Amino acid sequence: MKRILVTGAGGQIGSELVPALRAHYGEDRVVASDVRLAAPGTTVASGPIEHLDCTHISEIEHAVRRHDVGTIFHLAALLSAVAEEKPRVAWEINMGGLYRVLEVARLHGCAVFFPSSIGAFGPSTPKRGTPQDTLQRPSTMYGITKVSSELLCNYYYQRFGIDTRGLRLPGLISHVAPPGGGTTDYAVEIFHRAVRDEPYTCFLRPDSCLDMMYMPDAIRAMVELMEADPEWLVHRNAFNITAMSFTPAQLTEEIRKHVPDLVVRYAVDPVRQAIADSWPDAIDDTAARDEWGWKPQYDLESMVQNMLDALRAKLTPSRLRTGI
Ligand code: AKB
Repeated sequence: MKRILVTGAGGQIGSELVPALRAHYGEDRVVASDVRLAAPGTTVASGPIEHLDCTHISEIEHAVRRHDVGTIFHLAALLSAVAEEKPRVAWEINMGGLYRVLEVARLHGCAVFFPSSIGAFGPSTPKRGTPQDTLQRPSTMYGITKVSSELLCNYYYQRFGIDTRGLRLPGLISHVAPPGGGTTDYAVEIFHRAVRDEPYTCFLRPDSCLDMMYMPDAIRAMVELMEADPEWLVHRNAFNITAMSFTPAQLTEEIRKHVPDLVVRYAVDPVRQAIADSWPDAIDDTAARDEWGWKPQYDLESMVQNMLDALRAKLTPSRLRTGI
């Protein structure tokens, strides 16, 4: 049976997608790849791994041939804040990487999953109930690469019949791996401070509303989309999906139900605030629900409870083992 290749496997999504795919399809069927090799002992390194720089087509092709790959989850990319710092590198990695992955997919008949983002929208997009099909004029390099990638994936499907599918992911919250340079990172950082009883300084304004999702829902969405009956898919690249939408003030209030003394201060970073202001407050994911049955399992309340439990368990493993 053909294998699955995950690029950017050492990142925030890959660190949880790889173990989930291995549990679902079998250890040997999932090849984890990254430009930085996974450290021995990490979950990603528990099965086949490849060193892979997505800006080199020969490296992608080598991995696809060597492991007889049938599906590529292409996660390697720069996030929004880093992309604003390094727009040229962001274009090369985000667009150059995807273009090469699609070319290899065309030559070897692979299906491709591509993670788009709420960053594919811009200031002129309707802010609330953002429709699946709407104005997409992003004002950031990250957003420009995401819209262009959605279009490129559609092109490879329409022109060459490559089975490309994608999701417009909101901010992802996880206790496993940290995000690397996104605008929604505050929603992860705050938990790490809360469980240590330390104050948190948030880089977004308290009223900045953005879509968010707990990682287990996002991982399930990726697998379900790739397994969905193609007959039902009208929108392939890419589906709006969301689970909750909140501001830093609302997240703080929810965490304070468990950590009443949590102190949150604000020191607004103008770059990340401008990015957040250009994104929707709450998107409409009806198309994903109708076309392939998308439904989140975690809301703000259950996500906060689960994050705090998981991070506290990591902080105090001996106390938990002895039940004290
Ligand atoms: C980011 O903040 O850059 C990402 C995203 C929403 O695409 N988390």
